[in-house]
Formats: sequence, structure tokens, C-alpha cells
Amino acid sequence: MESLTFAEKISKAQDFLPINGTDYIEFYVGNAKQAAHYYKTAFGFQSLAYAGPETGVRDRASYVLQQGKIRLVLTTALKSDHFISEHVKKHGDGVKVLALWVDDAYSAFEETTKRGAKPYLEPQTLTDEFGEVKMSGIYTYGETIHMFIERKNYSGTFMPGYQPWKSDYQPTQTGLLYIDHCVGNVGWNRMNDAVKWYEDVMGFVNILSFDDKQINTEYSALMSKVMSNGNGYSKFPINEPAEGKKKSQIEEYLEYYEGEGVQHIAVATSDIVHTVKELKSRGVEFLSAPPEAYYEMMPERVGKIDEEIALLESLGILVDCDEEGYLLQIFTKPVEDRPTLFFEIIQRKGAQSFGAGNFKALFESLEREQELRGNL
Ligand code: TYF
Ligand code: FE
Repeated sequence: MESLTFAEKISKAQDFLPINGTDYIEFYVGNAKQAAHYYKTAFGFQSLAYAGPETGVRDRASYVLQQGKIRLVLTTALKSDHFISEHVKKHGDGVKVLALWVDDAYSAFEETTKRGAKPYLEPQTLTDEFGEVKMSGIYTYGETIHMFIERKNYSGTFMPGYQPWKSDYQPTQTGLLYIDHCVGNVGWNRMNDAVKWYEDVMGFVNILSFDDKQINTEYSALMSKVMSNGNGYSKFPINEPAEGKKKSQIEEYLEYYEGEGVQHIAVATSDIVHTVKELKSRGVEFLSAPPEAYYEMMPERVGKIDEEIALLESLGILVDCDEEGYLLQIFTKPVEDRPTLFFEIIQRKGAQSFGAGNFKALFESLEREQELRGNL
């Protein structure tokens, strides 16, 4: 299996659930107005659409932001007695919905629920003067949802119920292009259930696996398996904690999120040096750079690359390679007070892997933060 290329591996995925990519990611947050401001100011997202009391939605406010092909929806409830408030009370701010852009939201629901998916939203059709959006939803790990969105007969800004959000405040973009992958953390011994769920219910295939022998530091370990759909546009790695001398970063997440959920969202850029400089100048905090030795060994480890190593070192950007090319990546600190969700910025130059050669350096940076929080 390991000797097949990524293209050969994903070609074995089943096609009962055609997916065109990520449609949007919805966060449930305590204060959507301020969260939207943060993602505009710090990450360079642009205002796209809004739903709330002013548009006839009485119980919540949702701000939709866009950059490249990425759409984020930031939603808060307006009363304590609301399932969104309950979600935020338990988990803090976090990802509720990973929405997938499909050709047929009715068939997506039927094909996945008949294979065992737990329903979240029965298929429905929303209409307005711009056409119709069809949607349905199922549960994945924890309280996280996959929504299926069909918009082939829709020409509006986002979806029925939302109005265009015209704002005079539009900070420039930072070069974020699309969602590369979204990683879930699941509980002890739960990874293989989650992997089987993506195989059986979604028709995905396992394209990469890392066990605790490969992913460990002096203190902690984890296991990870990457699931992909058949065109590679939808990739969901799944992590589970493993036994180590001290508490693994996955356990820390599970404790503070109070359950399973989305650990990181990886966003692609075509110029990571530019993107990271922009994000840093706007106050986005990144994990500390690995020690000098990491960069001294880089030419030997990854061969010739287009970027200047001293520049990558000054920004703390990591590099890894596989048979198909190389990739550059860097990780933010958690973007909430709870040590839960963080972002990865990734630039692929041929490589379709996930940076396994960086795991040790990365997890040591993560553990330095964990230690500062008193959780190691
Ligand atoms: O998505 C990945 O697999 C990489 C590496 O806790 C990674 O971004 C894996 C586990 C983790 C943090 C990053
Ligand atoms: Fe990642």
C-alpha cells in the first residue's frame, strides 16, 4: 500500500459521494462580531454576507467571510437558552460545521445515512430570488457536523437567509487560497473507528498513517491517519493520543475542548513567506521556531529548494519533502484561550504528504507551549 502514489491511493475511493471541495467552515463562538473582526484584521478575510435580527433571523447572528476559495461563518446565539450557547459553554469557541460542496445534497444524505451516518439535518431546499440551495447534514466525531451543500442553481452571495455584507473596513488579503485539510482529534482508541467511519460512510480512503513509534518526543506520542475522498479535495486526518511519559497535546485538547473536535485547519498559500510576514505583522502568533540545528540540516534533509533558508529560519517556517516534491508549513498558536483550535499555513511544491519529517520539531514547539500552560 505505502508504495502507491497518492493519486493511485485516492483512486481507490468510492464515488457514491462526489465532493467538489470545502463549501464553508462554521464556528460557534461567544461573540461573532468580534471574531469576524479578528479574522478580517489578522487573517485578511473579506466581509461577504450576514444573517441576524436585521435580516429576519431572530435567534442568532452569523458573519460570513471570504478569502480565495475559503469561506468562514462565525455564528453566535443571542440568548443563553440556545443550542449554540450550550455548545460554546461546553467547548469554547470552535468549529461546529465542516461543510462540503456536493452535486446532490439529497443523495449525499441518503447514501451516507444508509451506510450508518447519524443524521443532523434532513435534506431541505432553501429558496430566495437568486435560486435555491439544497442542504443536509450528518454527525462526524464529537459534536462536529458535515453539512452537504448543493448550490448549482444558486447565484446569490452566500445562501438564502443571508444578505450581502458591505463593509467599509476591508483589510488587504494575506494570500490564503483554499482549505488544504482539516484535522480532528478523537479520544483514546477511537482513531480506527473514525477511520472506518470515513471509509464506510463517506467512501474515503486512508492515504497515510503514523503510529506512536513515528510520532513521539521525549515526553509524548500520538497516532494519526489521513483520510481522503476520491479527488483529494477533501482530506481529514484523524489524531488520537498515545501513551507517553507525559500528557500528549491531543489529551490536552480533549480536556479543554471537553470532547472530540477539530484540532487544526490547514490553509494553502502560493507564497508562504509573504503570507507569514503579513500574518505576523497583524498580530497572528505562531509556534516558536525549531532550534538552529533544524535549519543547518535542512539542505541535507530536503535537497535544493527555491526559498532562502535564512529567510525561512527568521520566520520559523518548516520544510519537508517526499517522493513527489516538498512542502513548507508553519503553525499558529491556539486562536482561543482554551488550547484547542489552531491554524496551519501550508505551501505545497509537489509534495502531497503532511510534513512527517517535521513532526518531532513541531511537537517539541507544541510542548514548550503546553508546559507554559502547566499542562505537560
Ligand atoms: O495535519 C498534519 O498531519 C500535520 C501535522 O497534532 C500535525 O499538520 C499532526 C498532528 C498534530 C499537529 C500537526
Ligand atoms: Fe496539518
